[in-house]
Amino acid sequence: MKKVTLGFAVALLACGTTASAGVSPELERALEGAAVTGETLPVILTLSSTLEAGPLAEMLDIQNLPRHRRVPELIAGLKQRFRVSLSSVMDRLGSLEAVSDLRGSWAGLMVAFRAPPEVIRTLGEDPAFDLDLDHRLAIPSTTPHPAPASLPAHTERGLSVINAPKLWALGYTGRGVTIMSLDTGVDLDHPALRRSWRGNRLPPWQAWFDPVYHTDTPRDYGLDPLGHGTMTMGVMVGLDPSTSDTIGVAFGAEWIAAGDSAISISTQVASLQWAMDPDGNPLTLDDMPDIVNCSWTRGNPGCKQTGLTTAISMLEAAGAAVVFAAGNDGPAPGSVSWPARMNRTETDVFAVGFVNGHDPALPIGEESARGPTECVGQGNTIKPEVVAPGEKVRTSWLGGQYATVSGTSFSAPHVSGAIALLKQAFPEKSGTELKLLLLETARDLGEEGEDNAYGRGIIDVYAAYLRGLATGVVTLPVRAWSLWQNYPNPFNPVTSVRYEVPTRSRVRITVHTLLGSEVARLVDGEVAPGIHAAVFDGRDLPSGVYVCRMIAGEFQGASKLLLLR
Ligand SMILES: [Ca+2]
Ligand SMILES: [Ca+2]
Ligand SMILES: [Ca+2]
Repeated sequence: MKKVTLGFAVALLACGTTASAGVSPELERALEGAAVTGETLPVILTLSSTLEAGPLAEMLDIQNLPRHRRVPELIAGLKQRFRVSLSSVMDRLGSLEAVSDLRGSWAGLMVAFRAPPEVIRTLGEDPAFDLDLDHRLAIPSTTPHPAPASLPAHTERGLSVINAPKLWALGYTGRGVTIMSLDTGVDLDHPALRRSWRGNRLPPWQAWFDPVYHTDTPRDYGLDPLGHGTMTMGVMVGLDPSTSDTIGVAFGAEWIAAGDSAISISTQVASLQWAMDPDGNPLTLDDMPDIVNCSWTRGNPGCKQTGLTTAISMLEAAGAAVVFAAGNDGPAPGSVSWPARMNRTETDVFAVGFVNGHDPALPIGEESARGPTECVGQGNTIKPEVVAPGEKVRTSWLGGQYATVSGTSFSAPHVSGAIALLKQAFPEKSGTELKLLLLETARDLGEEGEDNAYGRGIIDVYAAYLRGLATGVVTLPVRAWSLWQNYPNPFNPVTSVRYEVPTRSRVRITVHTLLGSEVARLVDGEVAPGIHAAVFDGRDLPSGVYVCRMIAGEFQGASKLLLLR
């Protein structure tokens, strides 16, 4: 096993040598500081030819393999490349006592570790490697304000602004689609979220990834701002079935999540790698999320190609749609954060700005980050790509609460949710294709044409759906019959009962005593497809348990109501 010659590096330091080519300027500054204090530094090492990963993905795209063959090949190809190019340096680092916290990632084609300055400098001498600090990333700043706990039958304003209810009316709610959030975690106990966690019906480890503490079930580590991941998830999938209080774009979708308490480049790459194969079997694809929402940034400008941008592109090549918050560093030109400012293609990285959805003019948020980007790629230099509602968005919060919040952290999940609705309608389309549908049908705002505040404009998921109809095979929604638990329960004297019908049907909903005599008839007649509410007023009845029955064609459902006075 090769040993790194530490003495050589120390000698160079003593001579006051200039930085080596493969060491980033920021790492160089940190090294100068560490040389004085003697501390170890968290570092990521990538191949200086990491850009090769791009052609690898493109090659697999051009081959136009069906996804069930492309994904296993992509994963096998990345693992192979990692073995060939990085396993020997892993071995070298593993043999050094001064090196700790050593982790390799095939999805990012990188190695992360902590080491003293002399080890880092020696590696920096090797022209095969680029070295950088394992930076901490940032959650865009925002302040949550407590919001009403329950708004029965409410639909949050921003969902209507992007035309989500028009897709719901057609039966598209995201059913059968998996959304992943890379964030601070999720409060699993929130009534708007707990029902749709994928880990409820699959092994939890395939539905929750904790890159730092390796916990088994979802939790939210978000401290600043409080409960960030619970808030972003609510905008994507949130719906409280007991009240039909709807805060999420794709409330029929299932969610999985990575809960990152460190939010560093290496931990986010670990989460992106997990997202490519949550069940650890590259031959299965159902476990992979269709959409990955990233409401975090690194404010520092630059166009750095690292393991993180590699992993994003690989996930996209595997068919997922990766969506990024543009950041809240506006309104200065060029304020879109990294990696949202990257520009490999028109849709990678896909940056989302925010508008005020409560104002019919949809003005751009003051803090919404602005383009252009100086990062060179196939995409044009205009940023962001699109905008979505992000001003005073009411969403789920910690401890079963709700909050209103603002910023691109909450506009990005509107886009992620919209993609979930489209994915249900067009399951054969890739994440990239679905993002293009939204891009091409966005409604222009601000100055005429694509611009550096609004990008292509506000997304319109219904217009995107119509565009998709013209270019793809649509899958008709499979809808369910449901009678949900009433809300509130217990109640005094009024409660509301939610139910769903898949096709125009004759529906009868009645309330009975435990002995079977009918005390109220809530619905009796033709009902349009969709989710509906019926109100039961028990003011003339004694306290006790009542049974609510729904009969519609073949379907029969029942629930218990508790009147307490
Ligand atoms: Ca798999
Ligand atoms: Ca662009
Ligand atoms: Ca415009």
